[in-house]
Amino acid sequence: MDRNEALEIVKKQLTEKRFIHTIGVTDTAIELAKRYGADVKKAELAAIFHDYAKYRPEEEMKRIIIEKKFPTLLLSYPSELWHAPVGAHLVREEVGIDDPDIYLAIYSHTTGRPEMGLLEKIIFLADYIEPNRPAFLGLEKTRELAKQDLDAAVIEALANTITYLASKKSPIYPDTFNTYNSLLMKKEEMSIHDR
Ligand code: DGI
Ligand code: FE
Ligand code: FE
Repeated sequence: MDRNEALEIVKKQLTEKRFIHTIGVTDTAIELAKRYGADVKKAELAAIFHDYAKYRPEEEMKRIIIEKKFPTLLLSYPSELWHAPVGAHLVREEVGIDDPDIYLAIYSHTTGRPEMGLLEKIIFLADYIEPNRPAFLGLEKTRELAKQDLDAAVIEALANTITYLASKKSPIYPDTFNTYNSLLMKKEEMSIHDR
């Protein structure tokens, strides 16, 4: 599927603002894929469709989470988290993109996942640093890190998200914590072995 066909499909699912965000995520994801040696075409498609389910009714998302046996723990957390796994499913079923890397990248784009692969990290980070996102504290540092060290940038984004959620007493989904811990500990272990 080429870029324009994909954009045309996703545009119908999104608001104007969310579509502009999606273009920003797409350009950023392509840039990151080139820098870190990921499949550029997959990065482009995963980014275009990452928020595909953002505006689905809660009832529909809930039904899909139960039917597809996604973690029912999701249902105890704010519904902002649901569009990621539901989007992965719908992009496969409705759009017909049947690629495990793209599926996972969409699935884990909101909370991350402890064993994230390269494409997942790229989409997670691109969603966070894309140029159309309104500036907030810590964003510039994450953007700078993204140019040098993919894992460090993802850790920074997760740390900011956890701090932000805690500051407004919002519940933190276990994957958000687990991804942060997992990446951080892998990184420290590596630096110990490097000594
Ligand atoms: O869909 P987007 O707005 O582009 O961004 P997103 O999919 O990364 O995140 C959607 C929302 O989910 C965002 O407001 C932050 C929130 N979020 C991410 N991780 C957690 C979370 N909310 C809670 N309560 N807990 C989390 O662990
Ligand atoms: Fe999202
Ligand atoms: Fe997004």
